Amino acid sequence: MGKINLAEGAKKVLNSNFNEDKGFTIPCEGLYPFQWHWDSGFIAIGYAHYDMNKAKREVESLLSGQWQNGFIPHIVFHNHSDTYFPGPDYHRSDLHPASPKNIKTTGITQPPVLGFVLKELYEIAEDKADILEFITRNIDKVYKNHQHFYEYRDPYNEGLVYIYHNWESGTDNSPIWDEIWQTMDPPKYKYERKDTTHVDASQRPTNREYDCYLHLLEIAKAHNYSDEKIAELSPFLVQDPLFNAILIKSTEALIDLYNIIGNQTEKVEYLQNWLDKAKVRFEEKLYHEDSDSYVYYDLRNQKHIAHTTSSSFTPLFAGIPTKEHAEKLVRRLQADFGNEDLFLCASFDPTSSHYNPKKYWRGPIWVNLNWLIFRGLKRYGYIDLANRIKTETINFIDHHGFYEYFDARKTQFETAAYGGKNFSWSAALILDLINE
Ligand code: 2M8
Repeated sequence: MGKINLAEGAKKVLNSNFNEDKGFTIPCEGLYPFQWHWDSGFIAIGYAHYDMNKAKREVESLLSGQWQNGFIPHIVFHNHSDTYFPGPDYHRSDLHPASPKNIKTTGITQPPVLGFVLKELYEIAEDKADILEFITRNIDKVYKNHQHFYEYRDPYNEGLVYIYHNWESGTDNSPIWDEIWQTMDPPKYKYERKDTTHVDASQRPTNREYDCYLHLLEIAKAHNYSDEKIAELSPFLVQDPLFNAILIKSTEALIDLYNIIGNQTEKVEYLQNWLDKAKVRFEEKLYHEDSDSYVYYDLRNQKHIAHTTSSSFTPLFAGIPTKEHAEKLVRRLQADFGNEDLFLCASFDPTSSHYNPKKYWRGPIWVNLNWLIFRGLKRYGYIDLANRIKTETINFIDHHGFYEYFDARKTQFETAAYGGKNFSWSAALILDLINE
């Protein structure tokens, strides 16, 4: 496919996944039939390149699921569908007093992309006055979301927040979480999985893993999603480098946007204070010398989970690493994730025995992570490597179509595409990459 066809193909995927009535886009038909938080952020960036109205609707429909306390959920259930488990009746957001009365959501969140997404929309928009009007109308909601994080998810006032569920990380089935599953003994719940009716079960999480996922939700639900109780009781409490890098990048973007809007000194100072603190703590706490990369901190068990994943490279996107750490990180990326046998960037360390090149978040390449790493490499001036990851990402889509994830091994290129087809963020971010 040439550039034009790729762009037309991407628009077709996005348009066909768009729900005109409710103004949001599903990640993928059947497999993910509702509105997902970080998917919507990436999707809005794609729309911004050809239909700003849709980009705005995407953001506003996500914000319509925001709770009164600022929390933005990981799924907003605007519509009915029985092709996904667990749905709204399982999640029961109504248990929390601050959840919206007119719309069902989950009680977990996802990487807080909205701050930087608003900035991307501003940069892409031709009509700056119009987009600034939109941003001015919505930015305080995102600010409130950041306040919620610092108030409820940062017990040591570090500017680093925890997640309490693997579905909050976005990298759901990463081997990172295996150690935590080993500390748990969930009941064998009775439920009907739907994901394995859409995608080969060998690529998806196991039933025991699903029992762990549900058990975490059962604990939260038993306490009406109380933040205090979750912090006290959840066996899963992790400071994740991807989640925190995105929060930091979004904080930086909110500061830039408030400065453009003007007369917002108090909010800018509040955000700047958290930004400065968070960057310092991120370096101190999540940079792991032995791994030459950023890793995870398990707050419940007070120890690092010292594996390197594609998330480990995303601090570059948020401008967190010192020059020295950036250099080591990039060397690690090239040596272990980008050697002559591999396309960039596997989602889990290819030198590890836990690496699985075909299984959902345990090895395959994801377009959104590649986009974040591409932007990070550019930010730090690693232009050749940035161009390499961009070209390789585009080649996968060009050759196979808009799949959900890809095998990184060069020898497997012809059969590399897996997961959902016509996957929205793959389409949206390809549009951004080719318009770059
Ligand atoms: C995947 O996660 C959902 C749960 O949220 C699932 O497996 O059912 C992940 O890849 C996540 O990052 C993504 O947002 C979601 C929808 O694309 O699917």
